Amino acid sequence: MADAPMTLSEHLATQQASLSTEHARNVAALVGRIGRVAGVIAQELAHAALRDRLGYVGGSNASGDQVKKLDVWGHETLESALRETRACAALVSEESTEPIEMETGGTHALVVCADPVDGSSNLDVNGAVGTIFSLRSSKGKTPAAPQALGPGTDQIAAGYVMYGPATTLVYTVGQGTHGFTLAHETGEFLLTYPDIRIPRRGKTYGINEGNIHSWHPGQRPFVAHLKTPDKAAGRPYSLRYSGAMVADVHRTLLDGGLFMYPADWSDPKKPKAKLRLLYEVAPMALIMEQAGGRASTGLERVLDVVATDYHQRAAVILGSPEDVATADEFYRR
Ligand code: FBP
Repeated sequence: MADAPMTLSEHLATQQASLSTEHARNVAALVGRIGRVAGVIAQELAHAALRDRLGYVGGSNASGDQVKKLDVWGHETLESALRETRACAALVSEESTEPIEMETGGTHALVVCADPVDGSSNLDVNGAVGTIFSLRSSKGKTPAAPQALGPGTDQIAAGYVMYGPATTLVYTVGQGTHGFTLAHETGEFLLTYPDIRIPRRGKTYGINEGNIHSWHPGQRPFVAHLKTPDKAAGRPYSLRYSGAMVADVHRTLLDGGLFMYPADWSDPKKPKAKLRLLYEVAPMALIMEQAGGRASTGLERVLDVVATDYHQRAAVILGSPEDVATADEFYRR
């Protein structure tokens, strides 16, 4: 009889070697707790229409986006769960303009940067959504949140949860990228995608083509290149875009190809990106690189971008290493 798949907490115990003892304990406590919150969020999403949880609350968040009821509920649910662990020194969340400092149980508590409910435009149409998280050291400092500002290479761990037909959790602590599936009957995440390796080249690309007129001069010819038939090179690629970063990145991670959200270059002196660096772009870049992929802004490696603001935005082109390298070539032309 085949061995029972490893649980998330068992797997976290195997990932400790690259972490200091105290960090290891706090990473395990936080990723484990985020896993349990994900089970609660999955339940709530499944019943949202029955519990009057769809629609807007009114008002906007730190990034000026209209806020959905589930965005706020997801944020509050995550915040209280993280606080209970006493392993979280501060929470930087898409749904809170200012970081939230927390009481901790020691000097090695971590700063959590999170997008509690990613893909909000899919919520009211029963589309796939997700949760994205990144853990950074508080360096024992108070306030702790400013310690989260810095390059993406400072991340100690990163992950996401995808709420689709199945609920999937993917994470890395710098020892490869691993995926788990929620067993709803036990509430446990079980290892179903050990050590994910992204294909070197893909067959699909994801981008909002509605923004084509504001793209960087290298982006448009690159997408035209992907659409140009070339049997030997496996082109044309097919367009796959769900409107939720987590769902588009998850497909790209397993099947290869690209997910792209380039900046708006209408004013080349001030390119404007959409996705947020600390709790969307940088965590996905770490997950991608740990699976053998790449993540670029078109101009530089995402993990080298230094965050100087909690809700800073960044362009992203991530996925199969050879496809991202080709995109960078088009940006350099
Ligand atoms: P939030 O929903 O958390 O604000 O995330 C932003 C996001 O929804 C991403 O998940 C997605 O990739 C992108 O925006 C979609 O943007 P657009 O509607 O402009 O294509």
